[in-house]
Amino acid sequence: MTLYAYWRTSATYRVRVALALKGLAAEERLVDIDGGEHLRPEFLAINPQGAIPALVVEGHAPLTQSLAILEFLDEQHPEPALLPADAYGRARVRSLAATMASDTHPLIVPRVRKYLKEAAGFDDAAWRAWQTQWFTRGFTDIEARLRDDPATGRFCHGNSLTIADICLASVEAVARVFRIKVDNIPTVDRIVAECNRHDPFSRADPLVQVGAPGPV
Ligand SMILES: N[C@@H](CCC(=O)N[C@@H](CS)C(=O)NCC(=O)O)C(=O)O
Repeated sequence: MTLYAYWRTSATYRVRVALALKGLAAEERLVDIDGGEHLRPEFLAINPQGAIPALVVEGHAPLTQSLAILEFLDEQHPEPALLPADAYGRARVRSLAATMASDTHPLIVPRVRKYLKEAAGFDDAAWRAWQTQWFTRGFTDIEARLRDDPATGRFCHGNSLTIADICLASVEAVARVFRIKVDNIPTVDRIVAECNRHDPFSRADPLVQVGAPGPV
């Protein structure tokens, strides 16, 4: 398998963690999104959306969208399961995952930064305020859902890792890269710390990837 990846990205992190949890290996091919490589024809042939990650399983068309890739890996390699056995549990986990991967992460990706800077007159300070606003909103939203819900356990859903934890930790990892710390989210902090005690998470950390320059 080949994973088209970049050190910093939240969506790539999610796939890295899932592969490691399943005991799978993929060769990483770096796509420098800061240098615009994701918009070159060679990568657009892999993902016409111009976004990473993309996972290529030999003999098959590239898989894109991290959540789709996570579910694909879970279906193909059921152990350890990344979704609960019951339909209500699966719906809750997918909903928590979407709070991070669909409602939070997309607001801070490079194409949004590019638009805000080029078309909406954002300077660095305005961009930082934007990032802070949407990381804070995302983490505060998920904290409110997790804090008093009896379905929350050691992890987002009970005591087993699920795609909700992967998505939560993925957004926290990138917030850390940007040195954005959100206060008053004790449940989020506790669960992320628990995740990071596991090798698949610590080894996926953006700051230990090839190409990482350290916090920016
Ligand atoms: N919803 C997609 C998001 C993919 C995405 O936006 N990836 C970012 C890196 S985290 C990217 O490639 N951005 C390029 C850009 O915004 O121009 C997923 O979860 O895979």
